[in-house]
Amino acid sequence: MAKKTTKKAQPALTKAQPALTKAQPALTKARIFKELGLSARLKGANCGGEWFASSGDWLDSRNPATGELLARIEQADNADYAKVMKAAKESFLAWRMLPAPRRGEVIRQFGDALRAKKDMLGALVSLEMGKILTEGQGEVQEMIDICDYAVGLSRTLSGPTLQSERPKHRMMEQWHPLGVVGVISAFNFPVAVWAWNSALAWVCGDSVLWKPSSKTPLCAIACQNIANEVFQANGLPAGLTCVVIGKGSSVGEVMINDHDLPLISFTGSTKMGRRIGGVIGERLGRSILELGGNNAIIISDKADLTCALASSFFGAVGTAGQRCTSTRRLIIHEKVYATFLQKLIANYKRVRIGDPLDPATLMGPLIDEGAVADFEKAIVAAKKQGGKVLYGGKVLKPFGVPTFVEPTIIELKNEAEIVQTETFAPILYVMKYKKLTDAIAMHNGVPQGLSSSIYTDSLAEGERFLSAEGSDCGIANINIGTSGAEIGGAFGGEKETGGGRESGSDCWKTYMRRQTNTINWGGEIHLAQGVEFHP
Ligand code: UN1
Repeated sequence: MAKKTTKKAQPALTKAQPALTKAQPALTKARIFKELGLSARLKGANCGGEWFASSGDWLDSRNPATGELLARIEQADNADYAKVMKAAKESFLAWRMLPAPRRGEVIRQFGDALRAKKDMLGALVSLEMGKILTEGQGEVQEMIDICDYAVGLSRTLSGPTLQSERPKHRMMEQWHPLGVVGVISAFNFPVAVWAWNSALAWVCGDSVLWKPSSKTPLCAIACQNIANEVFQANGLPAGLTCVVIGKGSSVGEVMINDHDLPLISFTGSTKMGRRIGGVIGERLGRSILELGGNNAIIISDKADLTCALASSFFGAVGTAGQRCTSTRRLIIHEKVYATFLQKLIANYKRVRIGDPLDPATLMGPLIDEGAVADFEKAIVAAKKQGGKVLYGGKVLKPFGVPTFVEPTIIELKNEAEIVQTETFAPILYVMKYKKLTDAIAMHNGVPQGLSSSIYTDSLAEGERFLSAEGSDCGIANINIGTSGAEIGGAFGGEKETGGGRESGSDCWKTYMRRQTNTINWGGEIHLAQGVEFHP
C-alpha cells in the first residue's frame, strides 16, 4: 500500500516543477531583488520603518554556488540594537491588549503576502543559501503553513478550568503574552525558522526581535520587508517585528544577556547552544534550544525497500545534508544490506549537482568553504577511524569556487568518533545489524536526539521503536524519513539537541506566561489544606 502511494505522489510533484519554471522564466538576481525590496547596499537594523545601521562594519552576502557578491549590508551595533529593542518593548504593550482573533487576522494577511511572494522568496533562499528551488519554495510553504496554524490558534488559545477543594471557589488557568521574544536562527532554514517562532509569538501577543545568521542576511531583510508592509497596512505600531543583522560578539552577546527578552529561541550548533543556553539560564530566562542532530533510519529486513530508498535518499542528499533533520546514519539489517546499498549507490550516481536555481538540479552547494573544509576533515577522520568510502568524498567546483561536494556514503561503525559527531554535510554512515535490540542500541548510541525513523512492515517492530525502550529522539517515525517534518507537530529533540520544542502541538505555551487564578464567590474564607486560622 505504502509503495503505491509514494509512486503516485512523485510524478505529481515532478510535474509541478517544470510548470513553475515556465511561468517564471527569469528568476534572475535583478528580478528577485526588485520584487523583495533588496539592493546592492543595505542596512542591517529595522523595527518597522526605515532600515538603519551605524557600525560602519560591512557584511558581504555571496551566492554560495558562484562566489558572486550579492549585496553588502552595514551591520547593526549595540546602539542600533537598543533602538530596535525600545520599539519592540513599546509595541508589545499595545499588541498584547489586542484580542487574539484580531492578531490572527494580521497573521492571516501575512500568510497571504507570503503566498504572493512564495516563488520570489523561495528563489532568494536558493540564491543566498544554496538549497534547490523546490526546497526553497517548500521552506516558504512552511512559513505559510505556520501562519495558517497561528490563525487557528488565535481562536483556540485556552487554559483549563480546574477543580477547587474549597466550596464556591473556581480555579482556572490563563495564558498571557510574555513580552519580546528573541529569535536567533541558522543559515540552513533562513526564513522558515523565523516564521515558526514569529507566527506563534505574534498570535500569543508577543513582539519579536530577530537576529538571523550572518550567512543569510538578505533572506532576513526580505522577510522583514514583507512583514512590515502587512503590519503597516494594519496601522500597527512599529516594533512588532524587528531585525538586527550584526555580529554575535556584539549584538548577539547583548541579546542573550538582555533581561528584556524573557524567551530566546536559538537554532544552531550544540557548541553555541551550550553557551547561549548557559547565559540565558544564568539570568533565569527561558530558551528554546534547537541544536545538532545525528538522525538515523533503521531499515529492517521486513521493510518496503522502495520506500526506504526514497526516504534515505532525500534524507541524506536533500538540502546537501544541511538540515538538522538530515539522515546521517543508516542502520540496515544484514539480510538486505548489500541489495539496499547497491540501489542507494545507483541513486547517488544520478544526483545532478549544480546551480540550485536550475529546476533540474538535485543538489546545490554547501553554504561556504568552511563547510567544505568540515566535510573534508570528516572524510579524513572517517578513513582514519576505519571507514570505507563507498561513494563520493570529493570536492567539486562547477562554477569555479570549491563549495560543492559529492554526496558521500561511508561504511563505518557507530562507535567511531566521527559518527558520533554532526557534520553539516551530505555524509551518510552505513552500518549493519542482526537483531532489532542491537539496532535500537546503535540508534540511540549517539549524544544527539532529534529525529529518527524505522522502515518496517512489522507492526511489532514499529511499535517497539516508538515505545519507551525504542527511539530516544524528539521525533520518531515509521516508514517516513527523518527530515521534512510538518509544522503541526512539536519540533525538537532530546539530549544534546537541547530539549526545545517549537512549531505545532502545544508549543505556543512557551511563548506565553501561565497564570493560575482562584476566585472565591461564596462570601466566606476557607483556607486550603483544612488549615484553621482565627483571631
Ligand atoms: C532545520 O534543519 O533546522 O523537518 C529545520 C525538517 C524541516 C525543518 C528543519 N521541516 O526537515
